[in-house]
Amino acid sequence: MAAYTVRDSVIDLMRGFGGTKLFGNPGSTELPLFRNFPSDFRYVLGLHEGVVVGMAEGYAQATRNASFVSLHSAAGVGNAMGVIFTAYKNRTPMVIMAGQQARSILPFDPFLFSANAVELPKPYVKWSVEPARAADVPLAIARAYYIAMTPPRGPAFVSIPADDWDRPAERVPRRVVSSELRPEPDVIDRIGAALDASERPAFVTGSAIDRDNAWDAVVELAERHNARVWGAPMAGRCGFPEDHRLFAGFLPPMREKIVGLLEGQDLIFAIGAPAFTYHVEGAGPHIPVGAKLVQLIDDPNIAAWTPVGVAAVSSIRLGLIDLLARPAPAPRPEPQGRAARARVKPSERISVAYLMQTLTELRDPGAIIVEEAPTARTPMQAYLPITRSEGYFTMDSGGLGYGMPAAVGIALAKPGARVIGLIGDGSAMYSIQALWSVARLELPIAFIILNNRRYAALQDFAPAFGFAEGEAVVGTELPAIDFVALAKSMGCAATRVDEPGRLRASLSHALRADVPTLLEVLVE
Ligand SMILES: Cc1ncc(C[n+]2csc(CCOP(=O)(O)OP(=O)(O)O)c2C)c(N)n1
Ligand SMILES: [Mg+2]
Repeated sequence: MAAYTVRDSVIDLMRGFGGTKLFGNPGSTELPLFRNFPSDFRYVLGLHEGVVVGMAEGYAQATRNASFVSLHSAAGVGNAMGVIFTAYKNRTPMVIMAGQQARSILPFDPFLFSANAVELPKPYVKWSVEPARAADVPLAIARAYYIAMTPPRGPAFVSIPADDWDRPAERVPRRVVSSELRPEPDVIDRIGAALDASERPAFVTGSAIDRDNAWDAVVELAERHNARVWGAPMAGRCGFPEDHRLFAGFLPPMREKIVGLLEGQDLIFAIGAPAFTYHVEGAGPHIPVGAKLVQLIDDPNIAAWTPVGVAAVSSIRLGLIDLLARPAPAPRPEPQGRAARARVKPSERISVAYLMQTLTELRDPGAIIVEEAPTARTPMQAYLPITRSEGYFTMDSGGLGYGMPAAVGIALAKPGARVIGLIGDGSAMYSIQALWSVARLELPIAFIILNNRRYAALQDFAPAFGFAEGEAVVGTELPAIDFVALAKSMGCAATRVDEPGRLRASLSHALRADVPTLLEVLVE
């Protein structure tokens, strides 16, 4: 065997990149990587590839560094694909390695090989390669890392034949590759002048703000302009404190409704957000008639399809710093804040709104909320304000099966932080094996399963797709899933609550537990 191998070189690179956690699910084609596995590394096992990529994704977001993943050749990558799609949409940096059969038997279509490994994860990776020679594997890993970390960030993919790991290789030096873009000064001047001239500006805040550590800069700019601030449709991160006097609420992913809510504003400033993410068809203008749109965005693709207005493509943080460097504008009157929500009273069954209100009263202010519970989103937005940077995570993609493992990855990255996973019953079942991983990792996550025994979002959506009022929707009832039994079978503490009178005690127990805990809440 060679003195310095592909394995040695890749391990050295990973260590240099801070990637000593390897998230994976193993197969024969990856085994050679694990021989003499270094003692400072940890292999984080997920029992389904969606769980593996979900954990690695949460870990990467919370550490702000690319995570490393090892998947099994074609079948493993296929299983992971739904969450790779989410990682791509969330702009999360990851280096995904996949096994491949040994080069010498590739001509014979061997068992488990990936016929077109490079194409398989496209179009949801930024770069995909199977190096031409074994000796090129370390260089490919380094390049995948730098590409993944370049804004807009995202996953990169390297397919590695099993026999490559023991081949000779060279050490790859670590480099500094910085690609934070500062905006074009002329365009910042145009956006700044439009802001100064506006009488009633509105900010629409998106996921890229928190991803880019720009939360404080947005708050300062909003206060300086007395702008009304809206949360962008379907944002996977929170970009503005939802209890702030300037916070006006959330925009839904529907064109006419967005225009209706923004009516009366003369300037819309989309910050780190597409303008706009739509979920259903719409017609007419994209912004109120007579208003202007300006945008600060880290993704040239999004800037390209934005239908109207001026867009600056750059780092969100650097763009905001440039706007803050301009002289302060003439003072503007305080805009109308968000309408107060009526206090929820307990009803006969536990309502989601009552659950969110109770959670707000009991949670530790530093807790991190990870949510994947489609019909709970609106009551959550009403009754569970996110008030700090890195306080909320969900997906920009809409692909279910992400939230549960992402919560595990985030908790792994933030020792000591309390992570609360708010997960729908349907969503939980796409990646329920995350409970096994969290039990092994002994992380103090509280998973709250909002069990309404159905895919409520699809039932709620049916009238918009021509269903008669009350008409049954096939494939949307999920009776008889026992989440307490599922959790216990995988080593998590678990209890169930179905009476409003017992909710507070059950929640406070789950939020204080120092072991992974699942609370199944039967909601109406
Ligand atoms: C991978 C994937 N499959 C299917 C869907 C379609 N889908 C959207 S919402 C939803 C229901 C989710 O159910 P649950 O988590 O129980 O939340 P609820 O709608 O009941 O609030 C489904 C199946 C999806 N978004 N992603
Ligand atoms: Mg449900």
